[in-house]
Amino acid sequence: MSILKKDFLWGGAVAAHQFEGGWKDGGKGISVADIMTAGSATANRNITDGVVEGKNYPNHEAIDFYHNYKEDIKLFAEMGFKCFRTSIAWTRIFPNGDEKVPNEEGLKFYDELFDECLKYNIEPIVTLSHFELPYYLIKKYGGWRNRKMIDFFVNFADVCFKRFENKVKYWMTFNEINNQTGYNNEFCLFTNSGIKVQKGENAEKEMYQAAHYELVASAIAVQHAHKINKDLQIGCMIAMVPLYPLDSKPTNIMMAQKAMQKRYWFANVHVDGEYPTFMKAFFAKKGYVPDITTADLMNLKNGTVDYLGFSYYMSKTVKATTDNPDYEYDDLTNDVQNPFLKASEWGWSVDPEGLRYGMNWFNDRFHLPQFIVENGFGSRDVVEDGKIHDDYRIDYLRQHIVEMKKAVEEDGIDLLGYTPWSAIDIVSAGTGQMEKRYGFIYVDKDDEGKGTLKRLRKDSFYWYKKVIESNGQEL
Ligand code: P53
Repeated sequence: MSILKKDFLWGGAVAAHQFEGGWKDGGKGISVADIMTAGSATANRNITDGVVEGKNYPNHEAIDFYHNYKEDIKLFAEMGFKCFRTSIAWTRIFPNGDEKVPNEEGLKFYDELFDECLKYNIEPIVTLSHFELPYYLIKKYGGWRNRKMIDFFVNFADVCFKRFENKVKYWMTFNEINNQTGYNNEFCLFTNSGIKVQKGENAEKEMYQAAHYELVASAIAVQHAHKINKDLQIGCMIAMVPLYPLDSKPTNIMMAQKAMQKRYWFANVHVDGEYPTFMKAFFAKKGYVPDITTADLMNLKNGTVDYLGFSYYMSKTVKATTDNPDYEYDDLTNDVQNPFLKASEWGWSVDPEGLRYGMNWFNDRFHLPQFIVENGFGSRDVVEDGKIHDDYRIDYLRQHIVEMKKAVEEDGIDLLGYTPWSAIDIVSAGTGQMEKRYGFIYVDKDDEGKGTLKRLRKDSFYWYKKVIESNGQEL
């Protein structure tokens, strides 16, 4: 007998901006992803001021799922997906973001997409905000620097809950809300919150304010969802990248603990409905006085999440420095190589045990059902005679599923499902590349945007099909 529940949600994940394409179709507005150029393993993506003629914006066409969704969903069904995680592109529903009335054509697209999934008994799992804010909201309101964003987001969420309440049960509010703790890299604050830090500004301080507004918006959305339909399950979505101490030196242990607090307090607020004491103490010490009202605090308390969704790709390792007696974690100075782990071409460590560690870390604190909504290995693939022998991807996923099962069986964690990243090859969020591939299905397109867009089943496609069929027993 499998140790996973009978209705365990096996599936795959993607995000709208990374695979839909059709960036101007159906009345869609411009999102943050539409103004980000292609980067590489070593060069960051550029964030341009609007869409600039002649530049390569990989998300504009992506893999053109918008015009191919029936064929792609058919392939997901062939793998036996029980669920499919995607996001609703905010700019399809509200092209500018501050409209009162939604764009019917955008809603219709998701109706058809979800119906197509349901036709095969594939349950859609939906993220509301996955790195795809309307660009207009940034130009006009400054993105999540502005409290007004709460209303715009809640309106968007309400429209989606009402329209899709009978098609979608599991929702998540903000994808990887804690990724913006990586604010030293402009990508992080921009994709999460639409903020470009100006000279003289303190990125960390801006981050705390934006995150607060998002947490309040999330909490209000949770309350509304439950009013609209009490069966809706609304989760948070946290990027779980455990931060280990380099060794047993007490200062390194302390640094790792403070680093974990800095990266995961978001989950405390989502789950407990209040700021943890260490955050209040930190704000006081730094003299940060974010705009937090009494009404906000009530909303946080009344809008706690139903489950904990998270991504897991890698762990990181940290070391204290002597000039930092307060242990204020800074990824640029404190992150070090883990001598025990190998990393991918993109420098992402491979650490299957870290998944079980992260699940336990969450479970010790938050006592909520968990959902692994991303996990995967970005790698180049080689096509030989129409075949892709991606045993490195199979190895990665197999090792992680083994640890996931231990977390369920040996640690007793309540796990709803597993949706590896990604169902199909898509544009990488961090680098804008096509050739940092994660999919079970190969898409013929390269980093320059050339290719036929033809879909091919990788070896991992057939392997994952068996994993699902056997409910995780045949690995
Ligand atoms: P890409 C950083 C660390 C962990 C997860 O990432 C991250 C990031 C951002 O790069 O993002 C998530 O495509 C995100 C997805 C993304 C996926 O991980 O940069 O939720 O949108 O595609 C993989 O290799």
